[in-house]
Order: sequence, then structure tokens, then C-alpha cells
Amino acid sequence: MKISILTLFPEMFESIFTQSIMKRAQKSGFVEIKIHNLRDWAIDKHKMVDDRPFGGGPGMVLKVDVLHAAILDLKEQNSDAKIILLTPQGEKYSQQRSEQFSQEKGLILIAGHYEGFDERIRDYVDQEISIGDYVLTGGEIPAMVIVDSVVRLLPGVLGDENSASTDSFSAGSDKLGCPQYTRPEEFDGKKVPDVLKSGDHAKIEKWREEQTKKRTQQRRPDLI
Ligand code: 9D3
Repeated sequence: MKISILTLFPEMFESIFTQSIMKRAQKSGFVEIKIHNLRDWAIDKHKMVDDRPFGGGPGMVLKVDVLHAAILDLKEQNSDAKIILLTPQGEKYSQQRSEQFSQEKGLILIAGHYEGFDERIRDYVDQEISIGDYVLTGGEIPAMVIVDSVVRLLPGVLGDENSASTDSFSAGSDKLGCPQYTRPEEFDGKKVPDVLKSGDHAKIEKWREEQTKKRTQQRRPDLI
């Protein structure tokens, strides 16, 4: 999969995509991630990417002509990619959406930074996504959230140990996972449940299922 990200703050993405699983996924060729600076498509000599809103009011608005030029070029470099605009007005992101995105040939993610987009850009994107009902300073972190959640679903990216197919929120499951323990066997008077040390795998499996059910019921009844 090829992922193109359009932003005014390309540096924000560096630490995330050069570490850990994201780094390995790129090195192994499962995904190619390219960060692009929207300012590269600015037309005038002042490299202007935003302007004052018609009708007045605070803040600036990202220019449709600059955005459109960038989108056209990125589309050419990432053919058949789905174009996603990160905006507080978008559809709320979910595991289901991440599974759909992971099936795409490519993604183009467009992040604004504490300003709106000129309304007319909406006609040139495939989908608008929000990551939830809280106010952020820009679409960069939402873009990272989408990349992270999509890349780990690509075949081969995760080892068998923490395979995406056994995830809490993946299709057909409504589980949050069970309580886990490691050494020491006792900490601050709190003991590891005996069943986990019994060696009886059938019994352990049964206990884990019960605990999972109980916890989901208590904490996230909406998932059942
Ligand atoms: C006054 C109107 N505000 C829109 C609700 C202005 C505004 C606030 C924050 C415009 C942009 C932003 C920056 N946020 C994002 O670009 C964003 C976002 C978010 O803030 N929360 C959850 N998901 C997303 S996706 C992009």
C-alpha cells in the first residue's frame, strides 16, 4: 500500500514513522509512506496557503486552488488512492473503517492545521474523517492514527503473536481482552490468580473467556 500525507507540518510525522513497527513495515515493503508539504504547491511569491474568510471572522481558511493542485499531483503519484480529508465534521473513525482502508491500493490523507478548508475542496475528496468528538489543533494526529491502525492490518506487518485477527474490536468480536499478569507472583499484597499458575490450559481458557465477558459487560456494555 502507498500512503501519501499532505500537511503544513511534515516534521510532526518523523518520529512516528521512523520507529518500531512502522519502520519495519516500510523497510519490508508492506507500505510506502510519503509526507508532502502543502506549501510546495503555493502559487504566489509569498507561498501563501491560506487566506482570510469571505464574510469576515477569526482565523484563516486553506486555499482551494493550492489544495486542488496538490491533490492532482498526489493522485498522479498514487493512482487509485482513496482521498481522505481529516476534519472535525467528518464521519467518526472506527475499526471497521480501518479494515476497509487497509484493503485500498493507496491512501491520500489531507491534514489541516487549526483552520478550516475552503468548502469547495470537499468535491475533490472521497471521504471526510474525524477521529472523535474532541478538538485538536490539526489533522496531523488523526492522520497518524489512521496510518497506524491501517498499517498494522496489512498482511505480514504484525507477527503471529499479536496478529490483528485476534483484536478486541475486529469484526465478529466484542471483547476488550482479559486481565494479564507477569512476575512477581505477589505485589503489594496482590496475588496472581491461582488458575493462571495451574497449568490446566482448558481451565485457563475458560477463566479468560469469563473474565473477558464480565469486563466487557461492566465497562463497555455498548460493545455487546
Ligand atoms: C469553529 C470551528 N472548528 C471546527 C469544529 C474549527 C476547527 C477546530 C479544530 C477547525 C480545525 C480544527 C483542527 N482539527 C482537525 O483538523 C481535526 C480533528 C479534530 O479536531 N478532532 C477529531 N478529529 C479531527 S480530524 C481533523
